[in-house]
Amino acid sequence: MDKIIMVTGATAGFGRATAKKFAVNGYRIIITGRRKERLAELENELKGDNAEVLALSFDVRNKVEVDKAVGSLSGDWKNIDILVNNAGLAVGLSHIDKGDTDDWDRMLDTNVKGLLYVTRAVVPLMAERGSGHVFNISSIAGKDVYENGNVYCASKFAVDALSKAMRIDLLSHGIRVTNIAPGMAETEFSVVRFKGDRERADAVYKGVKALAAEDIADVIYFCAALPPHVCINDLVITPTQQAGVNNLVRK
Ligand code: NDP
Ligand code: 8X3
Repeated sequence: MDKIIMVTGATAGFGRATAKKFAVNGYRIIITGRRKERLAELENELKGDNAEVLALSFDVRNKVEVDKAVGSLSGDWKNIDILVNNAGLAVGLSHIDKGDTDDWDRMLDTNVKGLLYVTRAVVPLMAERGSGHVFNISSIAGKDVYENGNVYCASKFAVDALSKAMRIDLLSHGIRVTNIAPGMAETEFSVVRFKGDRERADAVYKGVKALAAEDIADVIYFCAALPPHVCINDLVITPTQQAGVNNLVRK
């Protein structure tokens, strides 16, 4: 296997599980994220699975850092087959009239502008080669809104729109674009949303068999492994106890 996947936000959650899934299936992996120690730890783990790994630490919000990191790729590391635009977060949960504008900036800068910067840096490399596959991690929050979700939902609606737009714009380059819209998944997501308040984060998943990061990694791998003429456009994946952002049964 000589295929290369680049995963943003590989230091935790979906990104980490996706890197692991593709590594054990023989892909060469470019792992990225801000936390260098976590990247080094994952690099060692993937190398233990006999994968070829390249770790790049950058903040997706920083256009200069993104361009520098992608520009540093040498030789055939530039031949990225799959890009997983996964880095993202929710910060805070409050009515629009009480929202913290710094939280809004973090979400829009990461989930929308960060995804765009990485895409703008990587996709021309795919276009040159006339093939590639971009996965954008949106959310069920990009399909429907919920009370207090306002800006996070808006950021994921933007990702949903960008997936559709990318699919059209990249059509002539033979690049597949798959939008992934997960529901409730137990990762570091809620700890980040509630700024380290683990008790509040744990309460989110009480009485629910939430999705695991590995479930989403499996779905991404399934889509990527389909023959090149097959493009899954959009997938909504929820726990069986959830039917959208406003319908959840706890047991
Ligand atoms: P985690 O918090 O577990 O992981 C988020 C990852 O994003 C981390 O690796 C983090 O790395 C990275 N990241 C965050 N901000 C930046 C940044 N500015 N620059 C670079 N990397 C960044 O969350 P999940 O795995 O759950 O989330 C992954 C994606 O899935 C997000 O886009 C999220 O919105 C989406 N999602 C999550 C759902 C859930 O219920 N968990 C459901 C639907 C969608 P580091 O901090 O090291 O930079
Ligand atoms: C994460 C899912 O419903 O918490 O994107 O917004 S939700």
